[in-house]
Amino acid sequence: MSDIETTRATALAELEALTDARALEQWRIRYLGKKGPVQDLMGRLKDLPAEERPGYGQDVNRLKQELVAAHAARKESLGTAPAAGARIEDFSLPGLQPLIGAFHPISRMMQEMITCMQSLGFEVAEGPEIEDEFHNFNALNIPPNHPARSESDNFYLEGNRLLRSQTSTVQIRVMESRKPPLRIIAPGRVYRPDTVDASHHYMFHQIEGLAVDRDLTMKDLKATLILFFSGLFGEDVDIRLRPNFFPFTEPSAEVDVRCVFCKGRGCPTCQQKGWIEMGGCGMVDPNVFKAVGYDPEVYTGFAFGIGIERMAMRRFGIPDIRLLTENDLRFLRQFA
Ligand code: 2U9
Repeated sequence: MSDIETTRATALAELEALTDARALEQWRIRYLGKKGPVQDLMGRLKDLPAEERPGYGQDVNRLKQELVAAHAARKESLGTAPAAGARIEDFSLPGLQPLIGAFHPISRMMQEMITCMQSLGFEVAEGPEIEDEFHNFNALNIPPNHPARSESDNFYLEGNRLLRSQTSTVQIRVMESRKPPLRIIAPGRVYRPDTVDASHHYMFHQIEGLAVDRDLTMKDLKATLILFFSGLFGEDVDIRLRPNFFPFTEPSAEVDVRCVFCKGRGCPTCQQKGWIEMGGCGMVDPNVFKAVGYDPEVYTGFAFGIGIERMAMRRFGIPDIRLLTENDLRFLRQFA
């Protein structure tokens, strides 16, 4: 056997027996490094008669290419993990961190809100994201020519369909198929063609609650909201309702929670107001009940809607809504 063949046989046999990345690197330095046998074989070229040099040079080059390729193949087959059954000899080496997935902050926030509402007896309901105008507008007491129906405020599709702009469409569908009493929450994605900036997106998530029964009043609405927010932020939560107008509720109000960071004294999170806007609420408008065939003389109901992105941004201190959809692992890993 020539020295070239001996080197090839020894190197490949040793390579085959390697079980971890560290030994593989030592092998590369030993055989392919400056002081290794391949370099040594190449150095002998100058001592050969001129007519033997081209053939010998080609053989050594072929050996080198073969060893480089074998090294790459072994590296791939070993991966970064230690081979099965391999002994870890050096306990000072850093461990191999397993890649473990985690829930997205929106999913986490949504799940917390769902758990709170479920503990109050509300069931989760789901529905389509592509809706018709009846479920997105008419049934919610939003008449033709109402500004909320404009082309520029909605993603219209062919055939009088659109991407839902609120999850109230789900509650309409549930009411169409069931009789009261009912207590439901509808979490999910909604779409509005807003220009994207730090606090707006054309797609975001809402959670809406609806309860329908005999004799429900604003007292039930307020008590439910207090229990909901105290489940999320702690027992001593304080809320206030500010009158507003929504077509689907009457009376309607915006819901504020006393700032959980400064307890109402004023801080950057609440923009020195002492209160944080959480969403809207109200008593279901009688026209909504008429649209689904419920008798508004017999039944009353309350409803509320909360934006999940806004809640998650406050909860986790996220300064820009765009971070939630960019799939940047450097951001998402913080929630693992
Ligand atoms: C039915 C009837 C009424 C749900 C409600 C709001 C007020 C509201 C916004 C909060 C933040 C949407 O995500 S947001 O921008 N929502 O202000 N939503 S009352 O009312 C309903 C729901 C279903 C059948």
